[in-house]
Amino acid sequence: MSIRTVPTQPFTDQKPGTSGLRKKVTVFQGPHYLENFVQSIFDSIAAPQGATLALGGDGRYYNREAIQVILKMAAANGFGKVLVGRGGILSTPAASCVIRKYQTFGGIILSASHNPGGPDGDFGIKFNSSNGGPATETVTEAIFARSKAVSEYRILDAPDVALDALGETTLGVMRVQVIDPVRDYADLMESLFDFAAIRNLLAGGFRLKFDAMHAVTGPYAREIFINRLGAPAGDVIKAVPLPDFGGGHPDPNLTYAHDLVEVLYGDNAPDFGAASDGDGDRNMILGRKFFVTPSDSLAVIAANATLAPGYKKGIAGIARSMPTSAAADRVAQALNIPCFETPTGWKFFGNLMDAGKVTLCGEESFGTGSDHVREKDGLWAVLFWLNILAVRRQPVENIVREHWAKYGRNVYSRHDYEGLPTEAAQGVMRHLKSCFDDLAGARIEKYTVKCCDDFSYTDPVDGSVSKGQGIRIFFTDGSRIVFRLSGTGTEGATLRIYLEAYEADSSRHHLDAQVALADLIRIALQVSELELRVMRDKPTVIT
Ligand code: VG1
Ligand code: CO
Repeated sequence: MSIRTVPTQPFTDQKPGTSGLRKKVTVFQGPHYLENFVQSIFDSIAAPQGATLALGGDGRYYNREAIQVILKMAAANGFGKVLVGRGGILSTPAASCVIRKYQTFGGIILSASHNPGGPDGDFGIKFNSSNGGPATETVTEAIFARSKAVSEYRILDAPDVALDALGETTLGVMRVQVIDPVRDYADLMESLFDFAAIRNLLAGGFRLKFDAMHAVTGPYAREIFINRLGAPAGDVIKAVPLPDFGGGHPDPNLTYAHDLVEVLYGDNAPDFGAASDGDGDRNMILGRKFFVTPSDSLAVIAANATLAPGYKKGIAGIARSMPTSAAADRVAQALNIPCFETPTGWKFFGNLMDAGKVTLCGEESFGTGSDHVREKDGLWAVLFWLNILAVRRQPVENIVREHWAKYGRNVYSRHDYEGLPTEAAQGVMRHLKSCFDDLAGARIEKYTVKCCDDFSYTDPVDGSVSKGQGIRIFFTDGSRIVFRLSGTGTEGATLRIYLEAYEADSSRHHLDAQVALADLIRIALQVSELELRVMRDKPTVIT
């Protein structure tokens, strides 16, 4: 077996987005595309000779091929050992768990998360550091800079490694250990939550339905809900991971998880429904005929955290991404703990968790997690809810309504316009920025604009600054509208509008969010001139 040094030309478009580099599968399949990016990672992270790497992905189309390339490149770049999930599988939170538990130098995760898969779908790759979290912006910038200059990559000439049985093999002098992708993660969950209480709940007639969306969480959910918690086998649906997610869009929201939504809103609905995304880091929580917004879910978990054994001593602080509603802030205030507001993307939470400033983190995009790992964690959130339900023995809806009654309700919705012409979408953002001066103090219908800005974040731990993280329009009554361009799409541009209003009056808490936010939605469209500029008359997805 010999190491081959392959000359290559740099690509100009290997800039990691909100969560790693995401492109069409066909782009990754192009000559040297994957190899260039992997070499750029290895060149940037300066791992010591003989370091250990964790490796796995969400099982989407091209996962297996990419794993083999990365293993051979790791062997040629001086790594001593790679821990790889059996079959090349590791959910994103499980990868984070493995990096931390075995103290590896870092890990490479192959995933395009909630984006569709298959030969015409998306693929993605990202590097996670030794804390188990997504590389910080400083590191991803370094990888991007390297990708624009890389002129050769190193790869071992060797046959493919067998990945379907547990055990250790070698690739040149590098050891490859195929690990159970589920066990370490399931053990960690069992250490945090009261499995006996949840088992009891399920044995007492409480009915659960978990939709794995034919993505990576199927085996994890089966091990946890069925094998360890005794749920009937039928409670986990779409449990078989498929390389194209069965043709679906593995995004757990009201639009793309519609099969589950129908069950929970149908006759004889179960008590609790949940779904996760392509790589297992997102979650959607449903009660019987009731949807819990991710922002509310974070707040409810925070307010009830001490009910779970792993959090019984309380939480140090909460962090939420800027577009996420301020529901969690109200809980933090009541608990007298700090609440941080970060840019979108889990990579901004890592420093806060490492410094012990926060325990819980959340994003409005169906992401919730804690410092047990350094990624958001779909099944963790589902188990947290089940633990709360096992103790409180109330319907999901009642728990949320009681929460609103106590803290008030941050009425919230996000409207996404997907697949827009990039230039037109950027035009909307430029237009909004040009309106800041006129908007400040303006009266629009019954609202008065308090101020506008383009969100900028200074990391309180390392002082790094991230600018241009979303346009915010604040109103004097505490409502706000946020506009942001997505950093995870692979086709055209996706523009997100985030709408939030605070409602203290509990006689109005029953209102549908779209009804309660109708004025703000109209104002958002009017101010942004969106419909005219991108030629759309309705959003693609409303959550
Ligand atoms: C989206 C979400 C963001 C999330 C990111 C990765 O990013 O809005 O909150 O962190 O996806 O999630 P964007 O840039 O498209 O808005 V995952 O589950 O796709 O890794
Ligand atoms: Co994901």
